[in-house]
Amino acid sequence: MKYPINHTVVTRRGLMGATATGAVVAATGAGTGLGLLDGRPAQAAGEGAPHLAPGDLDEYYGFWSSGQTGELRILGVPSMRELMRIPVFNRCSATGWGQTNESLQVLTEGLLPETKTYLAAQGKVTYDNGDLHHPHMSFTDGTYDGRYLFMNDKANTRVARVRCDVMKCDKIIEIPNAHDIHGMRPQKYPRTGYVFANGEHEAPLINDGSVLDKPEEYVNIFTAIDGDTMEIAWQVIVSGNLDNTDCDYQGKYAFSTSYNSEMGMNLAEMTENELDHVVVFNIAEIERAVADGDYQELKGVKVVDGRKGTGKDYTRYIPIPNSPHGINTAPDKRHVMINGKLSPTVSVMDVTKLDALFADESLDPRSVIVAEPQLGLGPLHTAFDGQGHAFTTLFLDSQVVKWDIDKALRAYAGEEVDPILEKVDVQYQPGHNSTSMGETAEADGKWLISMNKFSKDRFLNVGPLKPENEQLITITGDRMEVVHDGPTFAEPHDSIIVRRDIVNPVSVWDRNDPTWEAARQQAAADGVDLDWGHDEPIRDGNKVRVYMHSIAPNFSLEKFTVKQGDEVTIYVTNQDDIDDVTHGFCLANFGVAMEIAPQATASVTFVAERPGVHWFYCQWFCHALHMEMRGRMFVEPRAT
Ligand code: RUQ
Ligand code: CUA
Repeated sequence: MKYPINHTVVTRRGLMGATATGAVVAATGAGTGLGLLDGRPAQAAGEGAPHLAPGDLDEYYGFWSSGQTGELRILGVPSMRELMRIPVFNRCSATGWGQTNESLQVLTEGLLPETKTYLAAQGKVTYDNGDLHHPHMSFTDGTYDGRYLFMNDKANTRVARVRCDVMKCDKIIEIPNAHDIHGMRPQKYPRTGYVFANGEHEAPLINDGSVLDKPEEYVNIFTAIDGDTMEIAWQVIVSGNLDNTDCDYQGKYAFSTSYNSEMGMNLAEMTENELDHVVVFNIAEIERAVADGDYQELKGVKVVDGRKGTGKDYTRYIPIPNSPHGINTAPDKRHVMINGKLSPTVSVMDVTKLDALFADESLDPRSVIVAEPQLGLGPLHTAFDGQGHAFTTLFLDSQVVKWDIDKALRAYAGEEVDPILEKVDVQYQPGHNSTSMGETAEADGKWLISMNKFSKDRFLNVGPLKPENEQLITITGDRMEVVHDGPTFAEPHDSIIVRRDIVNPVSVWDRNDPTWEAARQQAAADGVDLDWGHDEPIRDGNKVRVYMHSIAPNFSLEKFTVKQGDEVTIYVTNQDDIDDVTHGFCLANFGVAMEIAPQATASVTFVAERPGVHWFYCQWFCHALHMEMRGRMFVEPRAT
């Protein structure tokens, strides 16, 4: 089959004109007030974020992944001020994430049985690291609904959920049968619904050691998770590996890029073909297969075979040049941009043509491709302004290219028209980009973030390990302009920019919150009021439970006594109920610390294997007498 693809690689020289124009724009932009916010002048290019006066609030919440750091971050856009860090796949010294009983429940309950066995052999109960790539909010009817944020862990094959009311992670599940979850997106319509997750790395379907170096027997797995219950709905076996994923605005299809259709095991093999593919998943057909029993059950999951050549209508494979990476559905609800990575092209798929492709398997799968503009070197991800424009990162060119979707369609149809509108230099090597509300039907075309993998010379030298750099770009006018450099610790991998009216967190916890349900039940069993605590530790063999409350600047217990070797659990309920009075509980030289926000309960368990007098103190500055907020734990030595 012949495909209308031009494989000539765009030369750097050929792009110099556009690059130079971008540089001139950036230069002339310097020093001109942008006047973007309430008539206040914005700062000049490269000098910092558009000016927000102290105390002014941002227009948008930015939700940022942190790559190999494993946490979620909240930034204000456009100020680019970091507002909060939400520990997810990592450990956190400040909040006790990974140490409190409440966080350990989230971190352990969704692990696979074989993982628990493996970890136990390491003396651990959960993974210590994570690689959080893709944060996305739940949708209702094509736009963000402010309920949840979902995110993947490429390192340990997990998907997590953060509650937007309290901005804490409440669920983490490890995905069976798949390996190294990479691309992940929530269903846009009618609602989330499903969370789609790509297994990136190929492995034997039954990976128990019976098949090792036989790549011809490896498969890859696409997973649909129920976003409400965080249980696996179904999985699909696919040909080739899986990279990024997105879905349509009709609730009919999801799609994933594959950069290794060859199923190669090394670089030469993986990049052999000129064409890889996008897999299109037919959600209704897959649901029908599950209902009709056309699946195998593996590790408790219904797994449907969607490989090439099965003769079923669960999937279609659309050839795309060459090792496609990012995949992004436009707010026009029709066009899907498939970023070529090793090809200078972005392939544009028309979702209205997919029904026909599923109705007639003999149809050329490339018939759904309606444009394939050459944009520059290393196109990775595309974002949108909702006005017919697309913004694609060019990793190798260190640029963002703005292009006109309609012109790209017309050029593909044969018209002499150049879809490229403008290129702007970014510093350096951009991966993802995101626009304000850009992955929803409400894309508003105000801001673009370019998340760059290298900062090189942009900041003071801090040693061999440099920060990454995320840049804020205005896209309201005819010209893109970089208006802010933001150094970031590993790694500003991806982000979404959400209108602030959609996100409405509480300031004080509800005492009925399910987070501390286990503590509630234990207190009830002990006949203790969890809200106010108890004067004496509750002893149960060598298990000792200490219940206390905090009201600034006091813990309700100034001292308590346990015995050496006791397994001690400390429950602290923060009875302060005004904004921002968070307390902490830190037990010195026991490696114990946790955060307790207003009206929350938190608990931590340790073995009191150190006789003597030990101070505990509040480690979140809470009051003028914060230093005085302390108490003693007496540990009676073991009788010898
Ligand atoms: S995808 S390499 Cu976000 Cu560009 Cu993970
Ligand atoms: Cu309570 Cu510091």
